[in-house]
Amino acid sequence: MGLKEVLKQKIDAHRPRTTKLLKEFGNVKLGEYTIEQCIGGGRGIKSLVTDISYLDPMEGIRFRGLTIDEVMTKLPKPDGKDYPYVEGFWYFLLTGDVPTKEQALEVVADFKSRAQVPQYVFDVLRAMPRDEHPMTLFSTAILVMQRESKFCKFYNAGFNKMTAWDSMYEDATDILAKLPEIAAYIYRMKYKGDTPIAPDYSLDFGGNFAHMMGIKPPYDDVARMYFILHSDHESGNVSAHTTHLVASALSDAYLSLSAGLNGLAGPLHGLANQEVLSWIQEVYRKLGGKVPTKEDLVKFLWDTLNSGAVIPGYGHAVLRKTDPRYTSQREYCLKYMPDDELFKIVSMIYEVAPGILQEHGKAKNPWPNVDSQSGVIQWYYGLTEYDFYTVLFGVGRAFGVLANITWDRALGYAIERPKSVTTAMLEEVAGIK
Ligand code: CMX
Repeated sequence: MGLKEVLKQKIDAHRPRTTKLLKEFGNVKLGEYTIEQCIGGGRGIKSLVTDISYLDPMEGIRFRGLTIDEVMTKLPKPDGKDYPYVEGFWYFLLTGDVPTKEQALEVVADFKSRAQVPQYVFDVLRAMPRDEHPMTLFSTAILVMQRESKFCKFYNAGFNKMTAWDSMYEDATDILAKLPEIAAYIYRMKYKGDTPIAPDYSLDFGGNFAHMMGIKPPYDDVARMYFILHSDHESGNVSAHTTHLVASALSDAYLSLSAGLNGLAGPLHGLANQEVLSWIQEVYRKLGGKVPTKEDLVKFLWDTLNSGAVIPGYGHAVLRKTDPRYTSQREYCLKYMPDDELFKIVSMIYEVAPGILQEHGKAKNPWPNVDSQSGVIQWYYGLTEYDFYTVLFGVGRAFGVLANITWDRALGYAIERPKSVTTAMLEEVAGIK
């Protein structure tokens, strides 16, 4: 028997042991935590510290103590715009202080001075197959810039724990300043006949990004809103945790962020926004190219669940209510695009999906998360290539995770190394003979 066949037999024999442990002994304690927590991805285990954001299961996210609405209201905005400078938000995430407009503009100027993307990044992107997923292109672009790392040079010159945050901050800011051009370049190269648009450094982060994407205002405000909303969701989600974990080995910000983005590219995490859109398109197509009736939609949702798939954009590991990031984007839609057909379908799904998920009885949270609304806004503004959506999530997420690892370095957090046990040890704790 070949290796793969032997492995298959071992897996088939092992699976019932794990299922039994979870189903019958999930509540048995292993030290302070349960077998279910140990096997089930560490849910609820408090073992990470961050002051950048906090996620309350019922209220949702607060950035540095402020709700989404408070952030959008209090932070300085470009003249005539509805959403704050992303650069000012970076100031806020790092310090916890709401910047004045002057302070935000200092960061805008600082970003501009760091924005030039090295030519070799474009060369590498161009050498990659054009059908590569945009997240793979995006993560690679960041990884390939690792030779620029100031932290790495600092480390090689003689590491000092007390001052290590300085070069981490420099790397973080260098990377962020380049993200709009890298992301927009990937978009225009891959989807728009290889027609990149040169940056306009008179514009802020959101404005320049919209310009390089080739999408007119108010898309600049959509970009600002989107990047802020997706920035941080405390430390335990896959992208934040991965970035933190890799950085904990004293890896620099390029290595760490690239790894975190690879986690974001998973369908249960950031890729869900692309899946929501392709799924809604399927609803649209299968139900006759029009807004479906409620009955049709209910049937489609049940068909999705009965096929073993998840309803993308619904459920959450921590949240137990509608995600305020969903609500914030819904309010945008109600204000600017209330008659959009896809938005109408999203709204209808919101009416029926929570009840169906409750009846289905599996998901602990039947409410929508950030991803169930975001693609529809992008689509409305002409960004219909939905496999690009996770890149947008990634640009935003970079702000949160890079603020976190700058602080990780400042506080000298330890290398991560949780302890493992074997299945046999769990069975012993559970009293299984
Ligand atoms: N549709 C159908 N089933 C769902 C579901 C959904 N939207 N959400 C959870 N479930 C199922 C799980 O698959 C799991 O089933 P099994 O016991 O058969 O494995 C069960 O309900 C229990 O899961 P849970 O404890 O409620 O959820 P988890 O913490 O394990 O997972 C999440 C959370 C987000 C991965 C899950 O809800 C999901 O897959 N949602 C759809 C994908 C999605 O929207 N992801 C984006 C998350 C937002 C982000 O990126 O931050």
